[in-house]
Amino acid sequence: MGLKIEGGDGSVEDLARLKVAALAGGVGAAKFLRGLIEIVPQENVSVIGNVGDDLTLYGLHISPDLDIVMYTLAGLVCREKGWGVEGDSFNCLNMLSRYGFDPWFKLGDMDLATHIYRTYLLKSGLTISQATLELCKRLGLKVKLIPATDSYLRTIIISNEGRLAFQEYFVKRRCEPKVLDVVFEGADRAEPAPGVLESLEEADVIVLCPSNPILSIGPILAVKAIRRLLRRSQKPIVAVSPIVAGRALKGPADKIMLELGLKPSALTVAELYRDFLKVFVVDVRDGDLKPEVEELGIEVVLTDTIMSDLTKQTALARETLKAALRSHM
Ligand code: FO1
Repeated sequence: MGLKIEGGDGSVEDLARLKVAALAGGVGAAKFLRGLIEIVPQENVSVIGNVGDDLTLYGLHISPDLDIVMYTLAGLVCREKGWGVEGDSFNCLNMLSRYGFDPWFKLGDMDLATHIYRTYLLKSGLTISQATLELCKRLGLKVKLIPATDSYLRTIIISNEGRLAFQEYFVKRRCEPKVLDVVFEGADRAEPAPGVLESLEEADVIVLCPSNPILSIGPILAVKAIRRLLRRSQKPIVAVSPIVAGRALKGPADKIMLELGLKPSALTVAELYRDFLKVFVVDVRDGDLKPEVEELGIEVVLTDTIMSDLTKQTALARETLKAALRSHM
């Protein structure tokens, strides 16, 4: 389907016919996507997910960002934390600590079932994208959630305390070490998982969700073929800023930007995406940045980006799609 919907005025009915491909990290992305599926049928949505924060614990393969999206869209996520399963218990983890393990990564009992089944599928010979498809199907999701790559790709934090795997930095060390650099191990050789390039090519609109541009979207864009496709794409590519008034909506994006010598602001996010971004949805509180972002050749749309409830998540998703459509009229 082309972007010009006959008689189309960006109305709700028009938006519902769009095919959307979204690049997504964790909690911020999941909230945005939860709003998006109120507007666009799940069947029309492909989500390209981050696997840079994956880890192995107790012999189990854990994909936190994929699970955050999967649990949120399946209505299972713990609403307070934005990750894990609502109402989960921690009996298994408590028993593991009696066996001498340090339970630094909070895996609930129901969450563990996901990691057990994923690991079982991987050990049976499935790829991570095939295993994710199976998990999503079992949870009743119609959204196509595709890990950016089936290859090994891990985010490594080069810090003042040495090299740290992402979750060691993020959870175990509570983002305290100073970040000197961020590297994506394996990215050079990583190929997009089956369906990733196809969904980007078939989409009417490509969205970069409000996720950390370095830690969450960074590993996806580090897959060379993905960034190459975005650069060449004629599609409306729209990003939602995860930074509002110089502060990250969630997580350490602002701290990391400062430590890497970048000013934490929506303008910096636009600069990180400038080689492919066409439209940038920025919070109304950052209206003063509009001229500088537009100087980069990126259209700016100002709106309320704080997603405190489903109504606001849906409104942000609607504004984002409308902005993308308007830019292509
Ligand atoms: N985040 C935490 O801050 N502490 C945890 O113990 C923790 C456990 C966890 C378990 C499963 C899961 O899917 C996510 C989990 N997260 C936890 C969130 C996760 O570390 C991050 O939010 C993402 O990796 C960054 O998007």
